[in-house]
Amino acid sequence: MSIKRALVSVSDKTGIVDFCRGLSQLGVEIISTGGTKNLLSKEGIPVIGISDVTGFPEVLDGRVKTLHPAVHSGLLAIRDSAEHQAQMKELGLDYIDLVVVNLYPFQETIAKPDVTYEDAIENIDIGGPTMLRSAAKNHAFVSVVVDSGDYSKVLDEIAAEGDTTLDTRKQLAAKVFRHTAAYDALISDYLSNVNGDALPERFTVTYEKIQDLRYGENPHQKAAFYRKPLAAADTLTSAEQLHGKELSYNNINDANAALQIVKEFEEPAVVVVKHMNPCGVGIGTSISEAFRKAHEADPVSIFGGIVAANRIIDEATALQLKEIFLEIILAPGFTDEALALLTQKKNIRLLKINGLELGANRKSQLVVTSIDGGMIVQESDVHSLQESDLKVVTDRAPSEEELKQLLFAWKVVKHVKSNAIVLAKDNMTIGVGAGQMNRVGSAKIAIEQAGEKVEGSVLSSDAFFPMGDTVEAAAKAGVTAIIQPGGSVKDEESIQMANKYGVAMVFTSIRHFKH
Ligand code: 93A
Repeated sequence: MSIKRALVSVSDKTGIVDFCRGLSQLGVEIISTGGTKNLLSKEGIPVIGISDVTGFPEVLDGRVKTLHPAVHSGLLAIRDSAEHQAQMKELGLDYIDLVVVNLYPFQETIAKPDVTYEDAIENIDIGGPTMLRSAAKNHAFVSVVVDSGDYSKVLDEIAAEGDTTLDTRKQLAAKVFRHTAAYDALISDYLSNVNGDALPERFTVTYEKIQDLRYGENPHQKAAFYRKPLAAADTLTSAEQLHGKELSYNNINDANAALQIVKEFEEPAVVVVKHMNPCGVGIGTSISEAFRKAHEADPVSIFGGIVAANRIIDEATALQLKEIFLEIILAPGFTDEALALLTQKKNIRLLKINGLELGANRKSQLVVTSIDGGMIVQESDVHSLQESDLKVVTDRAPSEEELKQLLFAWKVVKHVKSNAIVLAKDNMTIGVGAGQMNRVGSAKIAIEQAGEKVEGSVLSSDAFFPMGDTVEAAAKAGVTAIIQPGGSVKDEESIQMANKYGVAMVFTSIRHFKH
């Protein structure tokens, strides 16, 4: 077989002129729709209008252009079937051997902040996917190109053999069905959200590969990194890597965790993450002060850590960062001076996050956790506590300074693996207890890590105390104020314990489990 006729109908016209010129030079006849035809004609490429094939005008504002039996018979006919051949002949129809189509830009349209519903609907392509699917089904005979990245390969094969290979056609068809599936998934997702239906009956979102990763959590595990359509700009999926080695699976996971924490703070903040938990968080009046605190918080664990900052890294901060072995520094930017200093370190990965959205206004997203055989889905925990939500439950109310530290510690504890206890003082964490199977265990780890600094510190707990033991251990160590959700049947025991030691305690009525 050889390719004699092509139907070309593209919204994204990248590379189409050169491709069609090449096809035309190889003797391929080109049929095309309105806009594509105009462009090709203007470039001097011979092209037949779709209406000449269908005998029907392009109507209804282009909603019906190629949806016609002449097109779909030409695509779907089984070339080596005597019956199909006879029918085609009888109807006076010709085969179409190659389809080059890309679709109305639905994703780009709904990404526009001022998109109207009508505009979105108008950008749902019907004729395009129909042609793509017809051609892809009949890939035994028909070549179908949806990705301009495949133009040169297809042209080369036609130039060499007059046709593409069956293997290529199969790959192209597979790509088409992936593409149309993703396209439809996005439409369904968009319509679900428009109706306020956040958790659909069926999940259809498809993800696009950003890159293969060298390996997963461990070297014997295969891994890759994917992006969701319309992912927000201030996510790792859009981060710009300015320097350093390729990101690893664990890097991405940790950097994502660090980013989520640093977004909590409107004031300059720095977060250091190790194995998905913050080991040091600091805030200050400048980013270099915030880093100094985050470092001082735990000068041991920071080694090999992931650092996220919510302000541009300046020279003063870079000078401090340079002295420490770090895997990644993640920030909304780096000054030239900072970049010059940090890029002296060959291996450190520098990531720029664009359009960082800080503080309380963050929108909830759906978070997916895989389980064997399925997944569970929930909204992300973007709850933001207000001072007015707090209820003082002890004889003593926290002082202004204690309150400030409590609210700081509360923002951090939300991001620590449960059972989570965070100790804070002077705008920094001084002890983090994560992932223990009992709460007092996490408290003991945090207290031990804080060492002498624990005196005069405050404590946050991601969930209520089932008994008075954690309050007692904390009070004895020198903690002066506690923030926790409350809600245990034994709240009274914890309150009495706090009163006994003169500790101020507030309830948030909000829990921040993170497993
Ligand atoms: O409106 S449609 O759903 N109806 C059709 O019959 C049809 N045929 C092709 N959209 C249709 N197309 C799409 O038009 C193609 O998928 C392509 O994206 C676009 C190209 O239009 P033009 O050549 O006029 O720029």
